[in-house]
Amino acid sequence: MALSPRKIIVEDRIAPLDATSDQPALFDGTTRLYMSYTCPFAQRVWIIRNLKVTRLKKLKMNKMVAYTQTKTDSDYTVNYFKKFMNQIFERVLLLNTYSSMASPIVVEERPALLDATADPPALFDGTTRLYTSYVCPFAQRVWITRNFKGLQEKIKLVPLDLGNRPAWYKEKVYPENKVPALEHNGKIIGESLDLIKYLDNTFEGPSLYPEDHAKREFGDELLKYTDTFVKTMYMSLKGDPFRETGENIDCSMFRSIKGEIMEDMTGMFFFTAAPVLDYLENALYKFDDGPFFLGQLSLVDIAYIPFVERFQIVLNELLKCDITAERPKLSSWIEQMNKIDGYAQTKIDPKEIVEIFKKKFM
Ligand SMILES: N[C@@H](CCC(=O)N[C@@H](CS)C(=O)NCC(=O)O)C(=O)O
Repeated sequence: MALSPRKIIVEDRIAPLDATSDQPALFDGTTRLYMSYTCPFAQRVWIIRNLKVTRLKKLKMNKMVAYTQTKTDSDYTVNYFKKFMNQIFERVLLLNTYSSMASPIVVEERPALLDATADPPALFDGTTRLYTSYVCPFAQRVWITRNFKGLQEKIKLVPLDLGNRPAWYKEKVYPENKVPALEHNGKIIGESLDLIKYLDNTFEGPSLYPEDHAKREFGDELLKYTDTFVKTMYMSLKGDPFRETGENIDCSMFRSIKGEIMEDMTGMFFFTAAPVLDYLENALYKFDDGPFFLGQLSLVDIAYIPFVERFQIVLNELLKCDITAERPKLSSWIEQMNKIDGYAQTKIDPKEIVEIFKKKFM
């Protein structure tokens, strides 16, 4: 049925009130609908109001007109939904990374440290044990992997007091006398990088290494580079890059500028550490399906984070250097890592980290 324009109430829309607007004469007997022209919830009430108004005025208004008068510009609506959907997709991507991939959050009490006076556990009784130290970044790699895979029940933590280690550890458990070491199926396995791979391949839980060939290849390269990264960063703190050179480190760059920068510890740090930090920054551009080195969280992120965490804290505290300055990818990677529970639970007090470094390097 065609509508007669005379019978339709067409209201001028009142301009929306913003932070600069005066309030209406509140509670003066006027009935007011506080709403927004773009809010679908408010729109429901607005439509009903329009329908009621037409009834009160005894006008035969087409019901659809009561609705069409409330519609928002379609471009605005499309853009609004695009923005909204993008936000949802971003969240889904992050949820995929942190929730569906990670095992449910388990909050553990940290077992007490075993020192020289402590008895050994019932060795090789079938219990899987991770011999660890809460302050050791190598051991932290394995601890994060265990947590992320949801193996808290399967792998028992045995934390040692490294400064006052029990003699039985070297004699009966791990002759290398280092942490981490894993007791599993009657054998002891050491070396953090081997251990994180072992945990990932041997135990259940989400896989921490992608199937994709290009990602695996790049992952292998990055895992190999951890050694260079760690040695170079430690070296930069020792102040003299020639005292201890890692096998793979090209120091030629430092040699040419050595004269000008040797007195300046901060300059020394920058010249030594910048290339390896830039290596990480550039590596983070390689895959764009997530904020991590191989897109999604993997063993590569776990291998680097305990060290990056320490260097960030210590350099900030002692040299007032921000390792993430002008390294946006590194900055957002650290931010994303901090959101992962299995990692957050393994952190120690930053003050303790600074003290350890001071003792070692200052
Ligand atoms: N390459 C080993 C290094 C382990 C390591 O150096 N652990 C230190 C603690 S952070 C340790 O046990 N040090 C005791 C010592 O050297 O006596 C790994 O990746 O697991």
